[in-house]
Amino acid sequence: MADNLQRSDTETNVIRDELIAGLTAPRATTSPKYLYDALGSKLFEAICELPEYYPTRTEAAIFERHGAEIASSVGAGATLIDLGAGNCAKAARLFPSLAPSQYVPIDISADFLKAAVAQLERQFPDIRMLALGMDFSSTLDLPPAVSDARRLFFYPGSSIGNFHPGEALAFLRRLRQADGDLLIGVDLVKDRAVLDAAYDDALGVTASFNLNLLHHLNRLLGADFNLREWKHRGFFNPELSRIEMHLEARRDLTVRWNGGVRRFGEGERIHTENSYKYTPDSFAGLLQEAGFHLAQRWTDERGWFMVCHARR
Ligand code: AVI
Repeated sequence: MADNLQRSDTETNVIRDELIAGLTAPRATTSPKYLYDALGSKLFEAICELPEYYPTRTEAAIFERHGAEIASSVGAGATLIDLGAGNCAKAARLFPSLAPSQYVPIDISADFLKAAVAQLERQFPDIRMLALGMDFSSTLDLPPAVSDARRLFFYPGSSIGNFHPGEALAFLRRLRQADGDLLIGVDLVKDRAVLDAAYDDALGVTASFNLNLLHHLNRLLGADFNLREWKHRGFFNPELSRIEMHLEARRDLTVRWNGGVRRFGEGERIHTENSYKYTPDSFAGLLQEAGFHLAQRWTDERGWFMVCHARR
């Protein structure tokens, strides 16, 4: 969703229609993908540095500590397909141990990937690299240039948690059908206070990340959201085993956009993101339902995060 993307008129209309349908629903909602404009992506990077946001550093510690076992479970020489690669840093750390024959980073903007890949090609001349710009959350059409020798999908960071469990299952099935094994990071259920703090940090970075969505909507829709009239809510919902992020109106207000209007009462919310938290068993069940066999899983000492290697 970076702002510099060139979009066709049809794409622009699809985005507009999707956003307006969500904003005018009785319980207003927007897809979490709209959190990631250029500033939103930078704010997410800042979130990963926060003391309260444990997932990034806990996952990195698992890869660090169990790197050799992970490499021997996965095996060398695979085609490593990095889903949501960003700056490719997480996968690049695994190159020395996994020794992939081909590296295929996929992200919504190929332009963003190109600089990172150019640098990596100089560092790892033996690995063939192919950067792909696509929204892999809905379809996964891999071009013939992606070797089908032995595919390993890499999906770290517990991004799987941002899918509704039904969508997560459909997504995992698509990976399975694309003939890939899977190395995936999953955030686990834990003490509620830890979860609440991770999504409502003292510095207010997650609040800024959430509120910045309104800037993005203003640009995409020509809307007049006033950020000062909204507050961030981020909390764990134990019944649904998920973090929910919302934006809550501070008073009765009206929002207008080109061709539309919506009134919000004080306290009314726009639901902006879910982040599902699994137990080791509930996630193993999801993998199994998608047709994968869990080969091995690794967690940190506190049992906060899990990395799974699953085979077709
Ligand atoms: C990208 N995703 C895994 C993050 C998460 O933890 O669900 C997004 C995020 N939202 C608020 N903080 C981080």
